[in-house]
Amino acid sequence: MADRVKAGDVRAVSRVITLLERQNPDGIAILRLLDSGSHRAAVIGITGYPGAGKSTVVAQLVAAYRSLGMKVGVLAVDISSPVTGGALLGDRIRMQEHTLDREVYIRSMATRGHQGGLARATSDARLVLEAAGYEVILIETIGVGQNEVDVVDLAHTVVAVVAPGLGDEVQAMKAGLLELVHIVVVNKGDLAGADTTLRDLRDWYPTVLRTVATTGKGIPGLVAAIAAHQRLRDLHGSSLV
Ligand SMILES: Nc1nc2c(ncn2[C@@H]2O[C@H](COP(=O)(O)OP(=O)(O)OP(=O)(O)O)[C@@H](O)[C@H]2O)c(=O)[nH]1
Ligand SMILES: [Mg+2]
Repeated sequence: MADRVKAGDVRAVSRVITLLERQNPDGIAILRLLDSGSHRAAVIGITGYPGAGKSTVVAQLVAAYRSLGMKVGVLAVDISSPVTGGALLGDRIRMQEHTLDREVYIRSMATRGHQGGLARATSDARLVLEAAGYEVILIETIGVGQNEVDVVDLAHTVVAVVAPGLGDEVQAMKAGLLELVHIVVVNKGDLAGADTTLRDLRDWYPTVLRTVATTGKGIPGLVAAIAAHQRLRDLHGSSLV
């Protein structure tokens, strides 16, 4: 199984992630065989409030990285809250255009309320994807900060997606998330209020970008900002891995 994963066999990748989600001992043994000598992937966390457009942004990033010829993995973490009960289906639909692309792997991971389990399974899945040769791994997760910190810790670059008209959420971001977030995206840049939200956040964050994920507007700028952050991180020899 480990060899199949290393060869990029998608069915083996899925199987091993399922074993790891169940904390199956075989899965853990396979993971150990994968651990050494694996490739390095850029791990990008896409976080933000429900409905801000995370999945739409992720689908655009998948397209952007594919056009650069990169193999892309997506881990969409679903916290199974009643509010976002439709998230899984929504993610699938939004990312459907990529499901026929063999160089794109998309996986929804349900947490069923176990925050610690979420962190472990997501972290394991990331290692599996890395070993399978995925060059970019996008992790979509709901919420910014607090109990999402574990997932945020996994990513080299954390992108927070906000939408205009969510005043309270913007205030919450300013309150305690500066250290966690590297890039802020004001998505739904086509909606009224986007300018105000942008101005407001630019006083607090160095990198605040406007996107319209439904059309792809602003996505090249986001790709460039992520690349710039990853280069900076490499220069500073971050201890993250
Ligand atoms: N007007 C506008 N609508 C957008 C934009 N981006 C996304 N949407 C819409 O916003 C809705 C939510 O988008 P999603 O990408 O599912 O948002 P999400 O943050 O992944 O949502 P959850 O995973 O459920 O938290 C969808 O109906 C999208 O079509 C945008 O730039 N402008
Ligand atoms: Mg989503």
